[in-house]
Amino acid sequence: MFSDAVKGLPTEPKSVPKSVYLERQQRFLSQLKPSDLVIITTPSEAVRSNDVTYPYRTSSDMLYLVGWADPESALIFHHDGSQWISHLFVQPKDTLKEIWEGRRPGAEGAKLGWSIDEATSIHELEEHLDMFLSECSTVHVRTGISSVIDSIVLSSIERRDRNRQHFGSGPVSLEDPSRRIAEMRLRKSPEEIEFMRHAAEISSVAHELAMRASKDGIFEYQLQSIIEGFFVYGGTSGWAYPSIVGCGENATILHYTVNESKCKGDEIILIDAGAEYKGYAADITRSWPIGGTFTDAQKEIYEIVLDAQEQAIAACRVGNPYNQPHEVARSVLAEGLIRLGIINQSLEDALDTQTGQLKNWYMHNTGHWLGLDVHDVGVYKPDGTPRLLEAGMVLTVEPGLYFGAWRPDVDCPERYANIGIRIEDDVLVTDDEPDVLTKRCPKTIADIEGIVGSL
Ligand SMILES: [Mn+2]
Repeated sequence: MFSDAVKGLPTEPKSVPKSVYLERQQRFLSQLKPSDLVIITTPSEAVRSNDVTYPYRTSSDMLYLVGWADPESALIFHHDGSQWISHLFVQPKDTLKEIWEGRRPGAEGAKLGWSIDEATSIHELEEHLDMFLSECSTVHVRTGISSVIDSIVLSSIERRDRNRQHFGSGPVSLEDPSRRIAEMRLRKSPEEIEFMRHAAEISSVAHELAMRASKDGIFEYQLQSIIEGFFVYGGTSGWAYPSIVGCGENATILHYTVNESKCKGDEIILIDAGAEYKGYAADITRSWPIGGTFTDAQKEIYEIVLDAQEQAIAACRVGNPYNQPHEVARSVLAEGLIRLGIINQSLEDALDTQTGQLKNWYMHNTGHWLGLDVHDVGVYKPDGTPRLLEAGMVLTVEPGLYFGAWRPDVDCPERYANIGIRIEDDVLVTDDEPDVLTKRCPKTIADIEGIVGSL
């Protein structure tokens, strides 16, 4: 089933040329002073149990600036008086370790294959860092990621009295570099968009396959396995976040990840799952009837959510505040629920964030930035005012309505009991129309009813 599905997909995008990383590094460093020192840290490998570790995922800033994905690494930028030098510290070549754990580029391989000036074994980080630190005044490092680097930097700052008195040098302040990098990551380059589009396409086909395989009696985890299996079959590194696969009342739990129930033909399944490709996330949600045909009640809710989603996508335009899609979606959802008699307030009252009834059935935001992180970096309200959308920004649009009949806090209308619908696409803001990266994924009622169960 996978080999047919993969046929319709475009070939994988090319890898990012070195010049792209160099341009990013230069754009970042141009904001700094020669007396600054930058340390990009990566998380340690995490133990799952005994001698088994979790699959390694390095820091997104490291991926963004050099594309280095291996564990035990650090990236340092220091200024030598005339120019910035990039220095990557990596696991050294080690034949015995490589026999067991896999090949390593080592320092020489790193210098040849990645956009850096120098590469050295991570075992020599400490002595190099001491030297770089003694010559800088502000250290740009995100603390809390590498305890080793944190303690070297902090002890260097604590030592400053002696060093500064004798030589007038040494770090005096700390700054988090991720703020500046986030500002860059918020606007995607053509290479990044190509990767994101690929992650989106693979994820779209994975959802379509799960629709085809849906039938009365299938288990949530079986649909999960089709989706995640295709992520891997399609050449991505797997899921970008744990898949949410919930049928019936589980569809009304926003972040349900147990995925163990048996699905009934008359229930709605909600699947929120996306692949990660070269570090970039896709984030798609679709909701469909397991048996392939919407009941009238399910259709009524689905149509409102789809209408809200389409109108919210249309609001993803250059110059609009980032939260305009959210406000548009809220209005459409509230109007729909008033029409169905589920809300008995005026539109204005229904939208009130304290006393409005909309929040009973729609309790989350309509989207978030998307990129190297599924909830990507970028301040939403710089200086307290909503950021205006620019070309190159990518955000999700994901309104939903959830009627959990199990909830003691609200009176769930019986007709809509345990219907949970969320529809989520990934949208690239352009100078023209919004570009829906996930448009390959079926979402109209006609398309879904034509596909579900057709395996
Ligand atoms: Mn999302």
